[in-house]
Amino acid sequence: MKKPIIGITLDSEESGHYSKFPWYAIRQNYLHSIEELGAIPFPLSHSLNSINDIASFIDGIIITGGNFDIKPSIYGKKNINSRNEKNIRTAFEIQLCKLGLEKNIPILGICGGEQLLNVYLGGTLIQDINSLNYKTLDHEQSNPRNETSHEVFIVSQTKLHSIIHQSSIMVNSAHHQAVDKLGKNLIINGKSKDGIIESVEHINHKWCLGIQWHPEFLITEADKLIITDFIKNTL
Ligand SMILES: [Mn+2]
Repeated sequence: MKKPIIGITLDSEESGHYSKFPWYAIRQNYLHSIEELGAIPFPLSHSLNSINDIASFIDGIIITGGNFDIKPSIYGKKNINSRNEKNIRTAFEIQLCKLGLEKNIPILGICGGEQLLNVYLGGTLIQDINSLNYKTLDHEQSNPRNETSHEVFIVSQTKLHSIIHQSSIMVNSAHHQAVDKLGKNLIINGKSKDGIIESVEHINHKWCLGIQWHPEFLITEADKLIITDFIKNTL
């Protein structure tokens, strides 16, 4: 049986460490988790030249996170403690998200990818959870990210609930931003106890979930179920 091909977005750096010239990067477990659960990862450069051709043959899309924030003006806000931007990457991911939604290609947005999905659909972001005027959980956990750090309550009668069949799960947490106002046709399917939105899903699209934590670490059964269901729905 043909294995599905999952287009997966890369991070980018201008120079330093690996090369003095601009380079792409991705944490290995983004690719290994997909392979382990039965699909073929296909890393995507940030070029718009071939994006239409790529969207015609990939079976699923994973929009990943990275050490950057979406430029706040894209969602109509002034910068308040938003951090560094990667605008070429963001432009590419917006176009990829648009094509995925138009062509009904399954989409999994992880961390910054969830935020991108929300912004593309007209939503906004909390620019810095630590700047909120109430005490929140530590969403940039200090323990290793292959361990969980906080609980997420799953909303019943959502797609996410139908995938994992649990009303609360433990997740890792490596974000300082989060979904604020929801994008069009998105609903909340998971929240932490401090009220931070931890996951969203599209109400019309075939399979489109945004997850604020990192299921690619495959720490819990729920992480495995999410990626497995995503891959299953790309066939
Ligand atoms: Mn969190």
